[in-house]
Amino acid sequence: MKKVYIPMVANHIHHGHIDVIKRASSLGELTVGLLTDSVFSYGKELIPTDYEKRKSLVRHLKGVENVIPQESLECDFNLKNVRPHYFLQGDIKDWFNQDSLESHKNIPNILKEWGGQIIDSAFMHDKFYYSPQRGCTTSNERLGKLRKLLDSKSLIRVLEVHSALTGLIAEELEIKAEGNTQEFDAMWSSSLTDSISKGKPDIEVVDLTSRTITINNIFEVTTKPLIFDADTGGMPEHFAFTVKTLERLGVSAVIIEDKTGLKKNSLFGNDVLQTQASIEEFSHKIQVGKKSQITYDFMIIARIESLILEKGMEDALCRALAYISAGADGIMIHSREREPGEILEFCRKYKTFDKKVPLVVVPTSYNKIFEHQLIEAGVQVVIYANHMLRASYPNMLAVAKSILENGRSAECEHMCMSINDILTLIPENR
Ligand code: SPV
Ligand code: MG
Repeated sequence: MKKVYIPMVANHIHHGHIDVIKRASSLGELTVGLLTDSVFSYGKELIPTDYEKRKSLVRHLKGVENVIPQESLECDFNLKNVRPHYFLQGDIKDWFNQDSLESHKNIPNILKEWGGQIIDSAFMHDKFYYSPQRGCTTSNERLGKLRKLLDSKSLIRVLEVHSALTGLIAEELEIKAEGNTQEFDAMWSSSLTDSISKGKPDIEVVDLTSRTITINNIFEVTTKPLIFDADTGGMPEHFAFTVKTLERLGVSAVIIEDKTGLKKNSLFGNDVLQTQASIEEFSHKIQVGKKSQITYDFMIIARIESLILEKGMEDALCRALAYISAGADGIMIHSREREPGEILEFCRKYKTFDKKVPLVVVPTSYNKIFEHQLIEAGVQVVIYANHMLRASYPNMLAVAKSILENGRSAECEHMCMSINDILTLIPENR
């Protein structure tokens, strides 16, 4: 009996899988190398179901004799063990990217050792099977992505978004650095930038309905997970509804800050009157939120304002302990110092906690800190909280001013993207 090997993700089983399995099993005894979660659990193509669940589906498909884990994009290890006569490869560009092609480069030489053959399963090239569509995901799938990322990456990099266009930047921008692809993992719906882009101050005056309109616009064109800034969360009774609304939309996490009364932006610090909630009051709000959520995946992250309000490190640590006990799924520690000293001190002490949850930071003022330093400190989520809006406004203002000053737009042309670039900016237009 000849042996056949196919690597497979089997994320969503469709007739493309059935066709290729049919063809492979007609050649001999078929072993499927099922890619494990850690191989794929980054970027946009997160596996929504875990390995065991995918395995239980694949091994019941007609024609599949064995399912074994494939622990990397390279099939080399499994091929050497299985020694198949035939290796079926689909269009791996569609699974992933250029890295996938790289990962298959040794296969011909490996197969040569025992006279194995590559069969190009041409019908897998049919885009119909694998066309990843922009902004194409379900609420549930998106919601679960943040926890999966936390399980698989040392640092989740989050970019502020306040519109579909900024969402597209977070979704699509990729750069190659030292051979690795760098991208944003998730999006931050900032109360500051959502309010300011609606011409309103950051004082919880933009209501949830308006905030969800922004989210829906963003969700229509993206697939990455989103963390929502819900300010103080409002009254606990109201927060219970906010959690349900966000969860239904497919938001992955909400962050609420331990302030009470009229909320002002934290970066004002004590220059304006800001009141911190009591530990009991805020813990109660966390508990109400946790009771209200339906899925396991949704996260409620507690944001501690003690350093912002100069209440001291001990107060911040004591609150972290209390909020974790109340059920918080993450802790955000905020600072408006220009140096990262107090944040790093908090992180050092946080490391000694018996029970820890992911730690989130927002290095807006202490912006010289590198991501690798945050990873060393034990931070798991870094939010670049307002940069898209802060970047765009000065340029828009300068262009508008130039038109007024010159009575025409020629002088500011160099400050604008070309018409061709804007026409082709949206992928559907390309
Ligand atoms: C926001 O982006 O709205 C935040 C972070 O809450 S900060 O502005 O730093 O308070
Ligand atoms: Mg905010």
